[in-house]
Amino acid sequence: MPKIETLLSPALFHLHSEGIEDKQVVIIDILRATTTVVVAFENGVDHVVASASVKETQTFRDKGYLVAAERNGITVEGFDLGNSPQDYTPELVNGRNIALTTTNGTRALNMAEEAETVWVASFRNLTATADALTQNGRDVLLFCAGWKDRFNMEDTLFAGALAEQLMSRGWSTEDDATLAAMDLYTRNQSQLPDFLEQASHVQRFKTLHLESDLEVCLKTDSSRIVVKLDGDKLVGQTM
Ligand code: 3SL
Repeated sequence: MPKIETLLSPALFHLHSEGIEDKQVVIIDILRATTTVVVAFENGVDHVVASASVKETQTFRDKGYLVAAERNGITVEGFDLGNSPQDYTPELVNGRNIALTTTNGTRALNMAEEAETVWVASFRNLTATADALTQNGRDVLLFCAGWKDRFNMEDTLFAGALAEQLMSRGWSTEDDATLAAMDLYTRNQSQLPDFLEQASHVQRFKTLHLESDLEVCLKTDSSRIVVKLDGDKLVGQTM
C-alpha cells in the first residue's frame, strides 16, 4: 500500500527531497494560492504558469497572459490580478492563460517540481484529488506551503482531511506529522470556520478586509477538477 508523509513547513523540504522523483507531491496553500488556482480552472482557464518571482511573472504579459501577483496578501501594483479566488471570474479567465506568483504557494510549487507528479489541491477539489492520487498509486508527500516557512493551521487541516480520505482507502502512514494533521482535522472538521478564527492568516485577512475569501476557500468538494504540473504549466483535468 502506498504511504503518506506530510511536510508542515517548506523549511523541512530538505528532509523529504530524497527520492522525490518517485513520489507524488500535493501542494497545499488553502489561503489562498492553491484555492485560487483550482477556481481559475473551474472557471475555464487554459493553463497557469506559477513563478516564484514578480519580475518573471510580469514578462508573461507580452506573451498574451493575464498576469497575477500577490505579496503579503496584497495585489502587486501593475498586475491584472492578485490572489483572491473571487477575482478569477469566468468572464475574465475563461480560455485565457495566467502567470501567477504568490508569497508562499508558488514558491512551494517550484520547490517540488522534480516530483513524479505535482498536484495542486484545495478543499474545493479534496475528493477529486484523493481519486487522482489513488489512480496514480505512488507514495505521496503532502506539502503545506505555510507562511514564510512557518507552520500554519489551514494547510495542516487540509493535509489531515486528504490523509483521512487516503487512509480510508487503505493507504498507510508511519509519519507523525501526518498523524498530527489527521488528529487536528478530525477534532475540528465540523467547525472549520470557527476553529480557524484564531489562525494567523485569518487575522491577517481581517486587517486586509479579505474575509469574504474564506467561504470560497473552505468550500468542500464543489469541483471534480484536478490540477497538476505538466512541464512548466499547471493544467486541469476532470476526474
Ligand atoms: O502565500 C501565498 O501564496 C498566498 O496564498 C498568500 S495570500 O492568501 O494571498 O495572502
